[in-house]
Amino acid sequence: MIDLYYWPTPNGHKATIALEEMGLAYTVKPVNILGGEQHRPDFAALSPNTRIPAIVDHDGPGGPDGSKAHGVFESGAILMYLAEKSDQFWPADAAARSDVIQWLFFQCANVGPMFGQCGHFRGYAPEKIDYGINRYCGETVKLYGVMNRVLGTRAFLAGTDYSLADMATYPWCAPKIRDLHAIDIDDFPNVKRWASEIESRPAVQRGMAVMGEVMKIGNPDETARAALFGKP
Ligand SMILES: N[C@@H](CCC(=O)N[C@@H](CS)C(=O)NCC(=O)O)C(=O)O
Repeated sequence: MIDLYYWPTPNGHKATIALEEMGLAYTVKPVNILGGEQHRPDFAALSPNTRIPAIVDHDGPGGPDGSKAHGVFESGAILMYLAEKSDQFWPADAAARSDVIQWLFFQCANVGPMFGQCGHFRGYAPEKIDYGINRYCGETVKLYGVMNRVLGTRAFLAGTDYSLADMATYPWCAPKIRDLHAIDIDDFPNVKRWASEIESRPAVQRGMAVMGEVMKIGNPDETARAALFGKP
């Protein structure tokens, strides 16, 4: 059994989508990041950067202490771990596997951080700072352009097959998150086609629904602001 330390955010949804796609049994362990639970010492021991998602696989590869439990933090690493464990979405062909890893890293190193900061400066910053909005939301538009060009040449980000890269990227391009980022999806028709194909997948719908609408987008209260960003 896998314990998933989770809150319903785009990074959390990457893990629920992958677990659902792979048919792996998991127990959700909510970590209320708006209430500061990510800073609990027991969670920080598992996820040193105090961010969700993280997993503990109680049937893992084992360690020197003889325990089979294995913890993983960082969503991209979690997806790779689950793919290897389940032997799904982990191409045997080295070139195809490399393509998946490249686009998974593209998500983790670019889409997540830039979209995240765009959302922060547009929706969460206590004051509107044009420089931050222009910098990060400009990068967001640029990244949509990259994806739109690539998705004009193939069905999915890493090639002809749906992959970990799509599971990681879709939650960041889901409708409510697009609104937060002020993205008009009609400007990116190939991303629109790709996103609608992904959101029609039952496993994606199940993954996106875990804990439903607990996380409100924008306008955090004082407790949430202190938990997420420290005191302003
Ligand atoms: N690079 C990390 C980012 C994870 C991340 O930013 N998680 C957010 C939720 S989407 C979080 O836990 N925020 C809590 C905080 O910043 O205190 C990953 O991909 O797992």
